[in-house]
Amino acid sequence: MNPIVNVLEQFGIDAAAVPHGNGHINNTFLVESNPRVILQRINTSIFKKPAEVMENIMAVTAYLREKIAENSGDPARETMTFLTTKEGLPYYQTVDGDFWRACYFVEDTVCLEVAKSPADFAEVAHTFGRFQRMLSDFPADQLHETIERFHDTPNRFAQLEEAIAADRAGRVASVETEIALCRKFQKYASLIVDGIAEGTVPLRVTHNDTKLNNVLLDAKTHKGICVIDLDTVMPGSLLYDFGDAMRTGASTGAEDEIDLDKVQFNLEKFEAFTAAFLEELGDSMTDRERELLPYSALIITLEQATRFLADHINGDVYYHIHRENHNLDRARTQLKLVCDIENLLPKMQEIVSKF
Ligand code: GN1
Ligand code: MG
Repeated sequence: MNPIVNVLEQFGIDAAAVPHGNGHINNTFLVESNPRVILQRINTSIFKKPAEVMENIMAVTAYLREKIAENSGDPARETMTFLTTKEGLPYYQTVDGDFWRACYFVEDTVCLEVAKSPADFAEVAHTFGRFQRMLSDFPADQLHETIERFHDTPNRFAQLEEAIAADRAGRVASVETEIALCRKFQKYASLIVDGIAEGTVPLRVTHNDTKLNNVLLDAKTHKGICVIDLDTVMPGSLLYDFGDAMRTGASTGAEDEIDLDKVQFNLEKFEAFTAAFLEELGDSMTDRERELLPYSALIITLEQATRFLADHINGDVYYHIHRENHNLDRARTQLKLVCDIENLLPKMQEIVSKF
């Protein structure tokens, strides 16, 4: 039997599935059932304990459903709803050890690869901001750390240096420029983790993967509806979510754009996101968090550059790629943005001080 047919049967579904979306980690399918369903194979070489990932997600979505209902929202549209198998589990493990999960597809929504307008990006900010606000009382000690040291930027630099030293794919000599650029900006890498260690940057329940395409917008009104991709919801810093959103949402180009002239950090989009995010969370923020907002855009974009570059050097073992040098192209867009952001830091600080 086709493995997907067997998996769907476990969730009580008999319908065709087609590949869906642009995720770099899991394998995603849209199932033409009624109602439609998203089926995913969890990447277990990255998420080593998929049952724990699903435990987090079930706890967080149950909590969100209550909060959304309290606010007279529509839980079926505003958070993800996972299906359970005949055994009552939110995942199915095949005999080969693959882990699959299924959730309802939220109809009449879109997700963006590039923000067309500052207004769209502001909606994304409201949606991630509300998400974090609704989870502000969630018992964080109940969450498993699904990937260790996920946004520990200095550790990401250490991993890049390890990759360079090992040079497994023989690519180091061809990426000296990109390596040098990463190292040039390394001085910024520890600002957020230092804040956490000092206690000036509090730990909160954060999403940790706030790229633009992890928010669903209403297809007609472009109002922000639902946060998706909850695999990395864990204790973290608000600055991770702010900074990570910037590298996709405030860029004028796609994450893998080859023509770097098309990739710029856009201040208007930065301002729109900042205004909306602070509207949701500003009251709860510390002075240091506020101060580090512009830096977080640089740090998380830089962190992503080191991750893409390390994966290119390692021979493309982490992110899905769709062409030769795909991870290198991605690293280059991130580095272009980091250069832009460094120059724009004073202007970004001025913008933050307005709100
Ligand atoms: C991955 O799963 P996806 O494509 O939303 C990655 C993020 C990166 C992102 C880069 C678990 O996210 O951390 O920022 O690619 N997720 C994981 O586009 O590593
Ligand atoms: Mg993800």
